[in-house]
This record gives sequence, structure tokens and C-alpha cells, in this order.
Amino acid sequence: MVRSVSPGFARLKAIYDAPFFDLIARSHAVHAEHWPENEVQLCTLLSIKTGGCSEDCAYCAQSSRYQTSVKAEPLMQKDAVLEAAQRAKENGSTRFCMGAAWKGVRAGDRRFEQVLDIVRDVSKLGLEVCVTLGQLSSVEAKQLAEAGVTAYNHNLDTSPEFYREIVSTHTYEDRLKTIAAVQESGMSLCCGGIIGMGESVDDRLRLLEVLCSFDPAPESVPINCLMAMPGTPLADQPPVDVFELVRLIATTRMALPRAKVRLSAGRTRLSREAQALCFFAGANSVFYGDKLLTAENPGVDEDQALLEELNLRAQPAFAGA
Ligand code: SAM
Ligand code: DTB
Ligand code: SF4
Repeated sequence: MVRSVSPGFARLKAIYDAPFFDLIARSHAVHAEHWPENEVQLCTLLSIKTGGCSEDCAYCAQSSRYQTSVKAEPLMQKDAVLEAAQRAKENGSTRFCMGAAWKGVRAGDRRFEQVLDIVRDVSKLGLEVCVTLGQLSSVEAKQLAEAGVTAYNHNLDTSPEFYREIVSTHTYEDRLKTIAAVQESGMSLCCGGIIGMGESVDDRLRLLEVLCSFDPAPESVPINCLMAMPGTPLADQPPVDVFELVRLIATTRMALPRAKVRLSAGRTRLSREAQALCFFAGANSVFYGDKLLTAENPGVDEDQALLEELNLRAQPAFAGA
């Protein structure tokens, strides 16, 4: 099927296809215009409910459909979460993101009430508070906002066309409905994707086109490189080409100048030089701490050394808000 190309998509493609050094010079200039230079936000992730998820997202080690090394665990106790948040703050993170391996949440559910209770206390620490709990409607979104959540992460992950190759247990439309509920509640939206799942460059730009259609624009756009998790259907995917990653970061920076562009999962495979190129092209946030949700992340010492070598400073909370 031949799809007609929208003006938005054509514009993104023209940006993306520019000669590499022109592209990153332009995106760096856009970055410098909108953000204090040499600042990177450090965000710490915590999986507050790991594994046993009903969904079949082909990239995810937490799906109960696949035999992976991740075991299902109950929702963490509040004290342990607070301890982790405090530690993240002491290490220099200004954003704390709690993830749960759920299809979604419903008002009145005991576990959702527990999450609200955790959020009320975490939000007293002065950090940006992000959660990613799967699908929700405006009722739950409002409750989370009132409890002190500042941002909700709900990724579209790829283009509408490719999404059905990756997930069959929910639809792109379901994701868009959750995003609309988040936007209505006043929480800011963190929404991005994964590259390296077998999608085309056009699929990546289609995702970006959808992100650009949101009003307000997403506050934060995580760009994850697939971490090919043993046992998942995508276990054997080859790693993404680093120049494709840099091009996508640069295009995202130019398309969404005020968004935080987060260089997210997959940094363990990126050299220091590759990460430096990503920051130059417009990435201004990383996940910080030895672990993502279940997968490995560079160690804190390694990241501190990299930031120092590149003269990058940790960004204060709510910068650019
Ligand atoms: N269950 C909720 C959901 O699906 O929205 C929240 C947690 S889910 C693990 C959050 C995001 O992590 C996914 O949307 C995906 O972008 C990212 N992710 C999960 N597994 C990944 C992997 N193996 N490699 C890269 N990104 C991954
Ligand atoms: C996002 O886009 N990436 C983070 C965060 N949002 C929740 C999660 C990455 C997960 C990587 C795989 C894992 O740790 O299991
Ligand atoms: Fe479940 Fe989220 Fe993993 Fe999909 S990405 S299997 S919804 S935890």
C-alpha cells in the first residue's frame, strides 16, 4: 500500500536526510537557543512492580508470555521506594521515575491506591516525579496529578503501522487515549520510542510526526535503543547503527526544541564518543544509576566520569518547565 506523505513527515525526512555534519550543526544550534548549554538532566528509574505483565510487547523482558530471567515480584513497599528516591536525590538525580509492569491502572484498585500513597511521600522530596503504569483514563490521571506526579511516561514506541507487529494485546489507539487523559490532567507527558526493533527509518519519523501533533508538545521524549532481552521475540535483533541514533536525536531536537530529549535504554552498548555525539546533537537527559527497570545501565562512576570529561553539569529540577 502506498501511503500519501504528509507535509509534516516530508519536513522531518528532509531534516533527517541532510548531510550528517549539517544536521548535527543545525540541531546543536537549536539546542543552544532553547537550553542552557552543557546541562544534562539525570533521571533515576525504579521498577516498583517488576515482571508478570499480561501484555505481549515483543521487546519486553517483563511480559509473562516469554521465558526471560525476570521473575514476577509484588509491588514494592513504600519505605523501600522512599529510600531509593532519597538515594537518587543524593546522587544528583532531579527526576525519579517509578515503573510498573502493568497493562494499566484503575481507580479504587488496592494497588493503585498504594501507588498514590507512595507518590504523595516521594513528591515531598523536591524531585520531579514521573510514573509509568500503563493505560489509564482521566479519573486515574487526575488522582495521580493530585498526589504529586509531575510527569507520566507512556511511550508510543514506534509508528502506528509497525506497532501491530510488536504488540497484539493492546492498540496504538489505546496508547493515544491514555496520552489524551494524561494531557487533560495537567501532568506533563513523557512519550518516546524504541529503535532497533526491525522498523524502518520512516517508522521512526512517523513516530516523531505523531509526537509533533500533540498539543501541548511532549515535555520529554525518551529515545531507547532496543536492549535485546534473551527469551523475548526480539532477542536476536542486531544493535542499531550509532549514526542512525544520532540522526534521530538531532531530528527530534529540531522538531521539538523545548522537549527534553532523553538518551534512554541501550547506553551500555554506546561508546563514550557515541554518547558525546548524542549530547552534541541535542540529547539533554540520561537515565542514571546502575539499573534501568530490569536491564543494565552504565555505572554511576562511569557516568560521572563521562559528564566531567565532557564538562556537562547536572540540570536542576523543573528546568525549561
Ligand atoms: N507497562 C508500562 C508501559 O508499557 O507503558 C510501563 C513500563 S514499560 C517497561 C516502559 C517502556 O520501557 C516501554 O514503553 C519501552 O519503551 C521501554 N522498554 C521496555 N523494554 C525495553 C527494551 N528491552 N529495550 C528498550 N526499551 C524498552
Ligand atoms: C523509557 O522510555 N525508558 C525507560 C523508562 N521510559 C521507563 C525504561 C527502559 C527499560 C529498559 C528495559 C528494562 O530495564 O527492562
Ligand atoms: Fe507490560 Fe509495559 Fe512490558 Fe508491555 S512494555 S509487557 S505493558 S511492562
